[in-house]
Amino acid sequence: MKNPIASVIGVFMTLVSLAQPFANDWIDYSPNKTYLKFKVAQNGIYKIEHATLNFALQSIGQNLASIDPRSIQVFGRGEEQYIHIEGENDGVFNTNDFIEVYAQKNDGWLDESMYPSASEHTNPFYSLYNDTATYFITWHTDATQSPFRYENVAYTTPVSTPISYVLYDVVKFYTNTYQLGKDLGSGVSKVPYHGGKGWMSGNFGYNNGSTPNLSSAVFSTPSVFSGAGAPNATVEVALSGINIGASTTGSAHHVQVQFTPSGGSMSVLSDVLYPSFDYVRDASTINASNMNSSTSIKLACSESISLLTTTSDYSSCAYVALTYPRSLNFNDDSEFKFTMPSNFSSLFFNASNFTNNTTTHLIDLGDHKRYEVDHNSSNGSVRTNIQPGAEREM
Ligand SMILES: [Ca+2]
Repeated sequence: MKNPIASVIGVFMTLVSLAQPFANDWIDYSPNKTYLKFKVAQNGIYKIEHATLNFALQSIGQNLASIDPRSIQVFGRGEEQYIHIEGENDGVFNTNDFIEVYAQKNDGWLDESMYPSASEHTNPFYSLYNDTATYFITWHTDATQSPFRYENVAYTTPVSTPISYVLYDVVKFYTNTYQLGKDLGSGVSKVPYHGGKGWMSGNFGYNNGSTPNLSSAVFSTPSVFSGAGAPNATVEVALSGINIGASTTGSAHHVQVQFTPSGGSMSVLSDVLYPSFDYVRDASTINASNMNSSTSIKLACSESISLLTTTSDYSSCAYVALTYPRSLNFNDDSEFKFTMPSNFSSLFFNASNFTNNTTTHLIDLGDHKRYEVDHNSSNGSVRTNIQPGAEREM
């Protein structure tokens, strides 16, 4: 997701009947309890304005004027979500008031419980079933006030040096082939979900016809920060062996993780050797000073790399994830999501190239704060002091 916000995404709401037999213990089945729902297929900050909410409530015979906005709740992923409601303090949802909520599409979060552990969850970036998530709006009918509100932090004149970078994630995940996972012999695959069962790339490897290597994951990586204190970029790849390979135990497969910056030469980040039918996540690093505006990561298992020269060595990939230090240049996106490192002692946040919004806030998703900022839309700067904390998403 992105950070300083302001984007408005259309929200459709309908009445939902909650008589379904789901074991959703967050639902209050009281007869006077009503839920509205809206669907989300893209991560982002959603703004629900008075007119939208009023219309949806009127269509089910409810009256927004009789609801104290401080009692409003938004649920998603089975939990009440932190939200901001503009102008709620007067107890009236006025025409200029609105709900602001960060909502996520459906990725693999719910599937994870079916796998033995998070680290054996084949593809956490992709749902096995549906990539659309449903969020619900309701309210305490006894006017109890919800505590799930972002803490508003007023703008204060920056007092120290701006932070030099944030951490930025880019991911390529694969959904070409539903891989069956571990082979128990005679072509029978292990039934319960496990690492290697789920959506991944097609097979690649030695003796696999024209696909000895997986097509490179090419990431746009603007504004790499490689100055003093820059951490290495990290690369994580998830691989599964698709056949026996060179051995039924130990090193059966060999996949090489190769890095090429645009216009530069290839270097090997990692040699991944792993057992038959195994699922592995391999982590490697890139010195940020070797990166530029485009980063290519290739998974290779050509004849010279494979452990085999006579039989087949097939692998499949679930994802390639890259995290790199990025200067605070927003590239004029309307939203910008990043990870705030924990190791900054200065609190001055200053960003550039953020010119296309009139109202901007910095949302701390981890510590549930909503910062007012000084946003100069002519030069694109966004400034505020931020409060220190652990590494977290903003
Ligand atoms: Ca109000």
